[in-house]
Amino acid sequence: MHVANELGETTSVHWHGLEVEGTADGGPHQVIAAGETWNPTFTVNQPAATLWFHPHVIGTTAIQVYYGLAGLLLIEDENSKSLGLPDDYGINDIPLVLQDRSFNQDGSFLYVTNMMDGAFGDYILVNGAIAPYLEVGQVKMRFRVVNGANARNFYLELADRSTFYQIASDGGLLEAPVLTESLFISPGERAEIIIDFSKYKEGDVVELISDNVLVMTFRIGGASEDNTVVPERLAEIEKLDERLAIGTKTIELDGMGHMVTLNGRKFDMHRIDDKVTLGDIEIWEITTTGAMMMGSPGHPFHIHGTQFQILSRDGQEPAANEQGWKDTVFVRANETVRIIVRFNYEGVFMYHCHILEHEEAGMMGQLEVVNPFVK
Ligand SMILES: [Cu+2]
Repeated sequence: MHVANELGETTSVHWHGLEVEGTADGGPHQVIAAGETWNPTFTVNQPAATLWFHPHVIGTTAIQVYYGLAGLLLIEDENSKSLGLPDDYGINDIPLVLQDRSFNQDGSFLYVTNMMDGAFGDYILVNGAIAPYLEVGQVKMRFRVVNGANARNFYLELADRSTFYQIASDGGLLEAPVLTESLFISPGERAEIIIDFSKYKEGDVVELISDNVLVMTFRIGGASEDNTVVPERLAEIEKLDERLAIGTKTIELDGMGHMVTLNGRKFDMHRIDDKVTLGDIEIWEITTTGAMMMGSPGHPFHIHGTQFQILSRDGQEPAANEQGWKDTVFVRANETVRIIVRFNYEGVFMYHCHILEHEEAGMMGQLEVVNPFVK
């Protein structure tokens, strides 16, 4: 990759969800000075998935993302291409990057960090447009939904309460499609969904909403040919075995606004919080304390350089759409989420809350994955 920084200020580009060595991750240790080019090399070796990239530089991540620095990275593989899913990019396979923004009088972005809990915009944007529409045939459409907002959760539904399928989570296809009426997605998370428009008539209008706010509109066109399918089986997912875990780590996410901590302290670039041996499997128990007054409903917790699996939420088996590969998990207030994770790449990696203002205020730690056979 050749990442040329023409911004006039320091940045970095983190490949969110990509499993690569720490030096290629694009975190705060891989800053790109103004005018410089960063040339990481890596081999993509993970299942088909919808990933994204965004800056991850100390102090300006949140504002750089807000001003537009984010993009998508789509992985395909033999399996994903052989299933018969809608996969014609821009035709029946469409990314929906969800963000929220406020605006100045002249239409430029207005970045305001609400002291309470991050930057919330007055308008929801889909791929940079406010309440856009898409003309669709009477066919199945696949949408790659990315929550690219700084702090806002989305709770997506079709206004007529029709069901749709979720087929993938952060790290790739689920084992089987999950039929649902709603999709909760927190900052950093991705989900692929399939909406079947074949039951609608030409001229119908279908609204996608979040908490009863219009996100976008689908305008139904004429009948079209549809050779795509939603197969009963999508992928084989290797279940990480709890008995192979070498230990359990506790992660405590605390506070709100600027008063956030991770395990009682704030991020320090010069402190490695955890060391892990390459190939080790660990269980992480992530908890959040209660929100004070108008506090946040929870924290989206992200680990770099790997994909994990959710073992339980407050002791309960995770919902079917949370049983695939994940790199970001929303931990609700007063909830304990247990995940199992394996570290397959060497180097220094971040783990943090993906509310960007929390990350920036120090709700982040770093772990070093060490290869015992080197030196
Ligand atoms: Cu947070």
